[in-house]
Amino acid sequence: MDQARKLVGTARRILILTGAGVSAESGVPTFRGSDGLWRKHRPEQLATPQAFQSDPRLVWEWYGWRRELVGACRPNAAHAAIASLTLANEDARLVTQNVDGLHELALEEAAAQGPSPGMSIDRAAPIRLHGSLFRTRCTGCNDRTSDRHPVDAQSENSLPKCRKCAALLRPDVVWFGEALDPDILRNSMQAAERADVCLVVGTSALVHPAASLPLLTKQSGGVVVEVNTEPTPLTEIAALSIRGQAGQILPDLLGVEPGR
Ligand code: BJW
Ligand code: ZN
Repeated sequence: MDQARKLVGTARRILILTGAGVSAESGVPTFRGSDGLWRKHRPEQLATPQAFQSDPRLVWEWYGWRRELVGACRPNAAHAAIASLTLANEDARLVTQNVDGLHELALEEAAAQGPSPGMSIDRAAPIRLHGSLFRTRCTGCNDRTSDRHPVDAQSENSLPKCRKCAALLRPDVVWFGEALDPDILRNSMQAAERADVCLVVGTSALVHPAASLPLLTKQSGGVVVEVNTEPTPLTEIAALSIRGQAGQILPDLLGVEPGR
């Protein structure tokens, strides 16, 4: 831990890549853990464009349930520590695979807790690789909207429809087999290449291209530090891999007291 603190503390440019594990202590289920979402639902049934095409009601039912569950969750100490760091350090970047909005909430809370010099909530905002649970995209006109309404998934007729063109809306998330937004991917890859340290928190590192970002840091001469309760495919290439819960480790590792 001392070594990791030193690596992270002396990094000029740091990229933090997060996955579902960073939100586990907030009560958000992970995907692949023992209580993970994929244990009860097969991804090919729910997180693919084909699934949505063949049974939009089932897919919306699942997303409606997750929206409700996540909507009641609060950021934890790991989100707070990351928010403090990215607000205070203009060379820190956060890239998240998460669609739960908890990094954004933590950032708003940290920013509200006091003006600190050079604080910019926009610059510190996470780059979201896989979209958001609380946004919809129109399958007709592609219009994107923030949307926190409860979903009525009783029948296909009751599913959310576009206000502009009346076509079916879908969750604005990236499903398997879909391309990530090219600008978002390019920015993330640049941040990974420029980083001295890529701190990878709470991801199983199985889903690409997200899982390739730490490799870019390493190939460009930087180091990878991992925080996870379990080993992952990245453990082998990490300079340091810390076993434990993100909410316990990150405030200490990042040297930032949440709320300051
Ligand atoms: C804790 C903790 C605590 C728990 N503290 N830790 C290269 C190689 C092989 C395959 C591919 C490849 N490139 C592309 C692919 C195909 C595919 C893929 O990666 N498949 C693999 C599974 C084999 N990728 C894609 O399809 C992507 N698209 C793409 O590449 O398109 C190319 C293309 C180009 C041009 C045209 C068309 C296509 C898209 C991937 C989209 C992923 N979407 C999902 C769903 C999002 C919406 C939703 O939420 O419903 O994203 S899947 C799901 O997995 C979600 C997550 O963001 C993502 C990653 O999961 P994550 O975050 O790692 O969670 P877990 O549960 O897996 O892990 C949690 C970890 O936390 C565990 O390790 C725990 O131990 C740990 N932990 N408690 C610290 N307290
Ligand atoms: Zn529309």
